[in-house]
Amino acid sequence: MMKLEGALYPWRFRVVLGLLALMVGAITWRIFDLQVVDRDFLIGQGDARSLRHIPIPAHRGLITDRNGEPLAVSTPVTTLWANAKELQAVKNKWPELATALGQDPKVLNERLEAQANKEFIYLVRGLTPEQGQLVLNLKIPGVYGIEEFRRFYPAGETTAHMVGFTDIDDHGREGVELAYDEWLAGVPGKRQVIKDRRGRLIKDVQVTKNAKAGKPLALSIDLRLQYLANRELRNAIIENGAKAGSLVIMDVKTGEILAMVNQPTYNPNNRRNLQPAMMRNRAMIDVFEPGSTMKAISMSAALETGRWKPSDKVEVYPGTLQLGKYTIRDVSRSEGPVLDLTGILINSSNVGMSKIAFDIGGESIYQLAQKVGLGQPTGLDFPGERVGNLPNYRKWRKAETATLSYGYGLSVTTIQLAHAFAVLANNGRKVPLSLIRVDEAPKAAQVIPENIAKTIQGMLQQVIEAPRGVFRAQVPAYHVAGKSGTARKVSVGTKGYAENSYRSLFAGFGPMSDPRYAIVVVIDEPSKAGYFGGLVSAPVFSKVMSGTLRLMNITPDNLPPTQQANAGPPAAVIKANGGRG
Ligand code: 59J
Repeated sequence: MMKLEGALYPWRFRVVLGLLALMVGAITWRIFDLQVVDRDFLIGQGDARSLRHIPIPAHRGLITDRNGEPLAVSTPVTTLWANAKELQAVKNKWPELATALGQDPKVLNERLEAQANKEFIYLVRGLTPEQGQLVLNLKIPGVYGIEEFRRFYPAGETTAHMVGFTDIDDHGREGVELAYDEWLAGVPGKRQVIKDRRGRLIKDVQVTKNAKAGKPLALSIDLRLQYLANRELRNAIIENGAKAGSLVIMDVKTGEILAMVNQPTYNPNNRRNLQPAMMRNRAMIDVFEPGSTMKAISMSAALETGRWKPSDKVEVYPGTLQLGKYTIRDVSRSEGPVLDLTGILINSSNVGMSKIAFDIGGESIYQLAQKVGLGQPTGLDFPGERVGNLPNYRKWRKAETATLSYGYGLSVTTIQLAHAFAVLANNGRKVPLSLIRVDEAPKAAQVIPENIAKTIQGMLQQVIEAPRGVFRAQVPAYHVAGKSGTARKVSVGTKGYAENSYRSLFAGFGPMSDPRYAIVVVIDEPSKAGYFGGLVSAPVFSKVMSGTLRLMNITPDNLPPTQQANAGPPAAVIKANGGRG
């Protein structure tokens, strides 16, 4: 049979044989291909699957105040992680691990069971290196440590809004930490390690890229002034039962912000139970109507037209001015039926200011407000910063002209108001604002003629020093200038202005012999005895200006003659001047 069939179908046999030979040949070729031709490539691929790169965190740059005081510091910490798959093999070690981590054994158990097939889970982040080492010393298979950095803020709530903070991955989330994240962050490095199929670390091979540390940053603020400002603002908020507040100190010659504080504030080192209200950097992200502090700008505009001089008189009787169905009112009665321009500022006459505004036109006030930065971008690009609004009407109606002149219908930030007063203080020269220490004097732009700025300085000094002036803003041993404001807040929900919620303002500068510092105080909704800016915010200005001038060693320019001769102690000066303050 076989022979017969073989003889009958010899071609079939050969075909099968040939196919078998082909298959053997193909397999042999494949073996040769894998073992010899592609050998290096395949070994590389295999290594790539077990040779891994793990990041080396970069040290984040130190943030300091202008004098090198640390405000944000990165300290090394140990983060513990686990390969949960691997940990399943040593369940007997779990209670020990939980104890070492200070975690509830039941909670840890549940986590490890629920994530049993995860190769990477965090156990705990940000332990001190010592704490971390204690756990690692237990040598539990599947428990590993990595070195990270954690931000610490030595000045806590005092610099919270300015400095901001980073998230758990060390990325800037708020404030300067966010605004200058790229500068501070540096570049993480890489380390090559070999891990097995299950992600276990077998061998630390080499550092393939060193981490590049972030760069340090010196802010413009002076921590001593920041403490002073924060303390005085906090006290005033408590005393007046106020909702919130902000305070800015500026160096008028360099444009540097020397202090910027807000209430309420928070501790950036412990951010549990944070409420959004605490985190607001109000000085830059809240806008408001500047009220009568605006009169300093409107009055400058009037002088600049050449149509008005300080001794010119305006009739303010009877303290109201009817514009159609709209009435402009003066809150406090003036001594007489007429006031000169300085008198309009001292008595804060809305009627007097409006009459001047009708004469010079809304456009001229708008132009100057814009030049000094009200409702304009500051160029600081601070996270969340608002620009406010300065309207420019195609045709200025009387009501719009009047309300702009005494500070309504526009919105500004505390920083902008400080900048505007800094321009007046700096003899009309505008210097760009800076949150970073300025080592070279920046270029200034003359936005108000020097003689006009000097005239306004004198008028604003009278606002504080004249017999009916805002005596609570006076500073012992120095001459200072400024303007108070009390503004009804725009009511929430209903149209128009609230009947009894106010914003108390004071903006000023000094010393008058050579103005150097501008300070703005904003107190939101004082609810105790009074609410006038001259009552609530002026005393804060006085205390903060007094402390600033002393800390900065500024020579007093208002000592009584006897003390000028032998430079008497400040205590004696306070007494000598105390009758008015
Ligand atoms: C005022 C306003 C609201 C908005 C009025 C304050 C206007 C106005 C519509 C009534 C308290 C009050 C556009 S007062 O800032 O004139 O600082 O020491 O809120 O006038 O027309 O019961 N400031 N304040 N006005 N609005 N609209 C004075 C003055 C000011 C003082 C005191 C007394 C207002 C001297 C304010 C201060 O200069």
